[in-house]
Amino acid sequence: MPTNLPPEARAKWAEVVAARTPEEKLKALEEFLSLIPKHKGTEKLRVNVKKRIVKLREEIEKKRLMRQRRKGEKTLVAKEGDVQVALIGFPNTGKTLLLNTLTSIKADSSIAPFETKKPQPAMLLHKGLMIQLVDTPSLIEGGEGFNPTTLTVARNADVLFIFVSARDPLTQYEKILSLLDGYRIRVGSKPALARIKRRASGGIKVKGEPINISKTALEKTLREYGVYHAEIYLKGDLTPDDIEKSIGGELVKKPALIIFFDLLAEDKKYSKEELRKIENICSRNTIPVIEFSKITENPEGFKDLLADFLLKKLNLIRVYTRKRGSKEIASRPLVIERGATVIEVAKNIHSRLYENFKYARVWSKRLPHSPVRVGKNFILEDGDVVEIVAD
Ligand SMILES: Nc1nc2c(ncn2[C@@H]2O[C@H](COP(=O)(O)OP(=O)(O)OP(=O)(O)O)[C@@H](O)[C@H]2O)c(=O)[nH]1
Ligand SMILES: [Mg+2]
Repeated sequence: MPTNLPPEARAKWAEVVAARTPEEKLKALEEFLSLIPKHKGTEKLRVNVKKRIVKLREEIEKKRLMRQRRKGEKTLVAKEGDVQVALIGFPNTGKTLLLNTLTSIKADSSIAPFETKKPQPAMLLHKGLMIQLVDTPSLIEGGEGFNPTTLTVARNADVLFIFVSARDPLTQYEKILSLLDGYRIRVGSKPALARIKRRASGGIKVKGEPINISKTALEKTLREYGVYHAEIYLKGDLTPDDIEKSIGGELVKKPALIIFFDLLAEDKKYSKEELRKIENICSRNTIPVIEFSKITENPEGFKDLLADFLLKKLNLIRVYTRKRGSKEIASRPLVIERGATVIEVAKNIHSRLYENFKYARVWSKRLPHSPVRVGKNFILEDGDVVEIVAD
């Protein structure tokens, strides 16, 4: 350890040395890095720390993938339906209660903490969307507990519900974000993914969607971490910090919604002021905060809000199909990504419709008259009804 570091950095270094697990060490090292003043004299130290960070991340990522590959643990809860939502939070914050309120599941929910022992999926069908809610064992601070299981569920899900108690919502929120961050899961306005795998040769290869970071800037960042050859996959909105965090592993970003648990009698006197504080923090990142009491008062209203939220955040639309010659419209829509064309829908329904496609008829409120006859590349919108005509 070099001299001339500020006292906070020295204190953090003591934590790095004392850390027992690779996860703890990584967290302390990342914090240590942020405390080193940036000047010529500390350059060598920063490079060394960054290299150690990458090594640790690779080690942890390897362990994580091995655990996931173990039989039965590949995805923990197989995705079913259109969207999977993970319910996460500390004990007694209403996760199981919400599952019981919104679905036909009747799982144990009581004053006892850590009541939920394993992930529990339940289906919610609303406005044509099949939403798979996954209740999880509560997170715990410090120790390991169920955390790896719950964080794996969170990593796999499309969207997160973050539960916080009305008593100390901000502290809980920040602790949860930090636990997620340790698993390289972040909350974002839209889904995103960054994966940077070090390779022995071949230079820097970037795949995926174009991003607002130049390749030169990216290569410079990677060099600072001692990475000269890597396979990179980027998708969605990513900040330079997200990308830095994914060096040596994989970072995912998920849209989230905060559930503010205000049902317990002893919480009542704190709630309003605390609610305003967390709303302020979350509104900056367009994360809605929902009071649990409002959900119990009007569950249908919450389901409406949820369906709209999911469609918007995940960029999905519902397309209703109609069989040729029949006036009947399918009761369940096809849920697909916004921007999908008629031919993509045909492919989704049946290969015959795709291969022998002639034209399609579309009914829609947005059109001056319905139906209209359209070709392969017609772009569908939410709520459209489509009939595919094939030979
Ligand atoms: N007001 C009210 N409170 C309830 C009701 N049912 C359960 N609770 C309380 O709500 C709290 C939340 O319980 P859970 O939803 O089981 O908590 P959890 O987030 O799943 O946490 P774990 O126990 O760790 O699984 C507990 O303190 C329950 O006693 C209810 O119908 N009304
Ligand atoms: Mg529970």
